[in-house]
Amino acid sequence: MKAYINNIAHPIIQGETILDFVRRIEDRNAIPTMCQDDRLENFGSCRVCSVEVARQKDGITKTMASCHTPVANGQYIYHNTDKMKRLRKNIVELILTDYPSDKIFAPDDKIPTEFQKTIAQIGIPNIRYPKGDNHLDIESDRAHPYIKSDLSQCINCYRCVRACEEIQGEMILNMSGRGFATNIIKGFDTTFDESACVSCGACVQTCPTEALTDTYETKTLIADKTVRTTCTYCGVGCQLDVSVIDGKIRGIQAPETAEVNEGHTCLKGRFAFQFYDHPDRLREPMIKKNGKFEIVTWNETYDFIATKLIQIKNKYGVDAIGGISSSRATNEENYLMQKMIRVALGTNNIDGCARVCHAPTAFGMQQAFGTGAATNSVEDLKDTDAIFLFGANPVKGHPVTGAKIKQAFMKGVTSIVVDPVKTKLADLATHFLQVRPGTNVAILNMIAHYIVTENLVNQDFIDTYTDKYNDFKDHVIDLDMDELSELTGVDKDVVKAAAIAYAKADRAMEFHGLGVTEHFQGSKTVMLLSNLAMMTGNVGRKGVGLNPLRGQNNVQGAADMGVQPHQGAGYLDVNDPKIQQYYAEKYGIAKMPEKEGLKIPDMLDAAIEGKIKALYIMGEDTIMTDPNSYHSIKAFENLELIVVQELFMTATSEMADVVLPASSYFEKNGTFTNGERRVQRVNKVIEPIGNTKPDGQIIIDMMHKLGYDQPTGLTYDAANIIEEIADVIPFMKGLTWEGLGTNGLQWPIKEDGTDTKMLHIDGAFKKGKGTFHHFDFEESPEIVEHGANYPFILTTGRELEHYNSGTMTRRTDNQSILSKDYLEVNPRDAKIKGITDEDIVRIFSDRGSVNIPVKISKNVKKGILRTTFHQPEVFINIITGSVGDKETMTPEYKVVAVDFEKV
Ligand SMILES: Nc1nc2c(c(=O)[nH]1)N[C@H]1C(S)=C(S)[C@@H](COP(=O)(O)OP(=O)(O)OC[C@H]3O[C@@H](n4cnc5c(=O)[nH]c(N)nc54)[C@H](O)[C@@H]3O)O[C@H]1N2
Ligand SMILES: Nc1nc2c(c(=O)[nH]1)N[C@H]1C(S)=C(S)[C@@H](COP(=O)(O)OP(=O)(O)OC[C@H]3O[C@@H](n4cnc5c(=O)[nH]c(N)nc54)[C@H](O)[C@@H]3O)O[C@H]1N2
Ligand SMILES: [Mo]
Repeated sequence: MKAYINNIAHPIIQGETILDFVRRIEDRNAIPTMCQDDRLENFGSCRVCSVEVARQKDGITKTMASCHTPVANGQYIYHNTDKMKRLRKNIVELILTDYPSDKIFAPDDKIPTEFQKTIAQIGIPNIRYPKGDNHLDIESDRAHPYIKSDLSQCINCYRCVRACEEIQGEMILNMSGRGFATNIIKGFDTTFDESACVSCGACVQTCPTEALTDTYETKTLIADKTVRTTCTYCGVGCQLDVSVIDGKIRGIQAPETAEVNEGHTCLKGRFAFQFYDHPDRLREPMIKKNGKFEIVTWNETYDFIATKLIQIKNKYGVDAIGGISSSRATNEENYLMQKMIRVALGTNNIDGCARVCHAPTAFGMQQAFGTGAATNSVEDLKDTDAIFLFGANPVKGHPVTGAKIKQAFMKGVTSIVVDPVKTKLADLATHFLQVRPGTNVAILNMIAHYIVTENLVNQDFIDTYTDKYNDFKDHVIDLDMDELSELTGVDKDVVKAAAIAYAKADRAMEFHGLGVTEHFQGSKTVMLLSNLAMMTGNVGRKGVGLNPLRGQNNVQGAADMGVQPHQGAGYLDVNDPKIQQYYAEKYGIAKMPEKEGLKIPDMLDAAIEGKIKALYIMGEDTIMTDPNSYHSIKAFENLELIVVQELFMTATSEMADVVLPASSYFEKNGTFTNGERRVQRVNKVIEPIGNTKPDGQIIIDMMHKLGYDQPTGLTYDAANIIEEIADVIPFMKGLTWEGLGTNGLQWPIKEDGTDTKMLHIDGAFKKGKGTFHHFDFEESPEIVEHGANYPFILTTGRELEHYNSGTMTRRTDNQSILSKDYLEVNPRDAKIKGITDEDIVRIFSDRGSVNIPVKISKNVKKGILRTTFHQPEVFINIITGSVGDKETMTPEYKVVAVDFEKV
């Protein structure tokens, strides 16, 4: 028996439970538990963690559940008395009466479940009670591709029900029935696949038995090794523990120690890994000969490309070559790619997917604040009073952050959503402004107008830290609210209430997405969002700021590394002769290219004009994901050389002259930078598949063939490249492979390795003073030019299950969960057009037409249509247009003038 005298021998920590306290003083297994999970609110239902507590040594003791009793000064805790041991045995024995007898011990070839460990810790009891039959005969559910349930092993601990609610913010799982007959149900007592389950797997991960498992049985696998790495999908940057047996990936779990995802992840990160050794993976380099791809050696491929590039360079000049880099690849690879284009070839024609994504965020925030990245961290959600979500749907696009935002909404934080679509978060929000697509500038001017007229500005902050406020104020005061209300389709009182709610919050956080950037007035919208934060003093503190939900796993990183035609690694201006000299010295060459490069849309136009002759594309499905596909195809057809470095044969690789098979993120080392500027390690899990090579190796080999030898050597090693990056990029001085540890570092990273959670602290803007800009709403040329003939506005976005071109997710069981792109149509429009659910319609614009199945939905207003762009069967970008953001050319995927008809 052991007692702890809290306030004398061991000071207690505020907020600790008795369980936390004993675990801290002794060890994690000091008290057996069953219904407890660190990530969940303590529940105290199973009583397995009971301890005896007295107010004085050897005084009268009371039995308490240690997991939900706060520790207090003066308590004496007896946690392993005979009485407690008997109690725990009794509880477990009772549970075992209704539990399969062959599941009490783990077989030799499996890791014991948590419950099996608890049974072992408590000591195998004799089961004295009669066998129950409440759970044993519940049919198992195997309909879902990833999650299966065998409720004969359910011990009614409620962990799955709580995880579903508290971690994911869904309420799919519930308990039904009473007493012994209580059991878990899904949705309205159906199967996982029929319920509204989002397949995140949080329930599986927490379940202490095998009542809920994934189909890979990851929890109980005895793996050869488990490697921690960073997810390849969105910009949240979840950490994953990948289990490997015999060189094959067998399952993924979310590490609870990960700062970013705290033991959670979505179905893509956890389950959608089967693409990696799919039979369709490109395994050999190929050159197209007489219209057909033929397998060739790496060396032959390199020689072919180098010869062609040099020919083109000699004949047309180096600016006839362009490069498109990949936000799916690592920082080191993106750094090398821009270096190859700039240094080994000699042009600034290098761009990446930020062009079609968040380029306006980088540009707009640089204008306003001086830095184009998120000002705060996602963890600030715990410290904010208001969340302003503008044109983003994180429940689908950034599911782990989305779940955190959903929790905050449900707990009653002030919540404002601006979106033309009634998303899940819009449905939960206190204020939902359902704008007409493309009218962001108008609605933000309205919000600013009301903040000014209601006297809710933070004049102190404005006077001390910002410039040009008065011009902005005069501009918005004069605007006609009735006119703007008409334009946006949102009642002015609804806007006013939202404006007041935002401005009155002590700490308000803005989050924005592509609903902002993929527009004709994208950059302007970003500057107006910056204005809102500045005019209310919501910059430079915890729980505030402007937080773009950056898209790809490494889109932040690709731009940091210089994958932009106007800025090199570290955002230095390539037009500035001093900067050119800086880079030339760092790269050990005589001269850097002097002319700013072309953006992707410019490159495609230049190809059509015959000015660009070669494109080197690393990991982007340009044909499928850029707008106006026929235009892109026309551009590609005009090229003399197309090189595509890919995992799969995509619409883009099909058009290539040379295909280079790249290794996926499981097969290489490197780093990804998430949307909070957090550089995290990607650790190699398995050997490269087939004859593939990491992009970094391919680029180093190519540079060598082009006559530039990478100073770190001809063998690609991420750690060496990181050293070079730290030397070139001023705000990454302290970056090292070792220093990144398990949770990464947020830039700026000082020389001593300290990182930065928040930018512009206390109004200290990077550019000196924050700058206000002001703009009028302007109707998109898409509507002005085509609106009369094509009266519907189509907006395109994403679904949870698929990722962009779907190249990877379509090659996993996600495809069986969601196999189609649908067109969402308001019921009234459906009635007029005479269509019902699942009907196929032809949707057409000025650019072309495609066929697509319909889903009737009240989430879109009359006159508005919504769809996604994941399935090549539909190929929606055939109909999207070439209008883009005025400043950055980011395409306006969110406003497409269309019409449709039943086929
Ligand atoms: N599951 C999944 N996750 C992804 C991706 C994926 O393909 N699938 N892609 C990743 C990438 S590359 C990115 S960039 C991110 C994108 O993530 P998000 O930025 O969330 O992307 P979207 O869903 O395209 O658009 C966001 C929202 O903008 C709204 N919107 C459209 N037009 C307007 C408008 O005029 N005004 C306003 N206020 N809102 C508007 C849409 O209705 C939508 O709800 O997601 C990343 N994560
Ligand atoms: N209609 C419409 N179109 C859109 C959008 C929209 O909202 N609506 N959103 C746009 C946005 S925001 C974006 S970011 C783009 C995304 O467009 P893309 O960047 O083209 O799309 P992804 O599918 O993410 O990835 C491209 C390719 O990278 C490959 N890949 C993955 N990992 C690696 C790797 O390690 N190395 C190499 N070499 N290749 C790899 C994949 O196989 C995939 O084919 O789409 C844009 N297109
Ligand atoms: Mo994106």
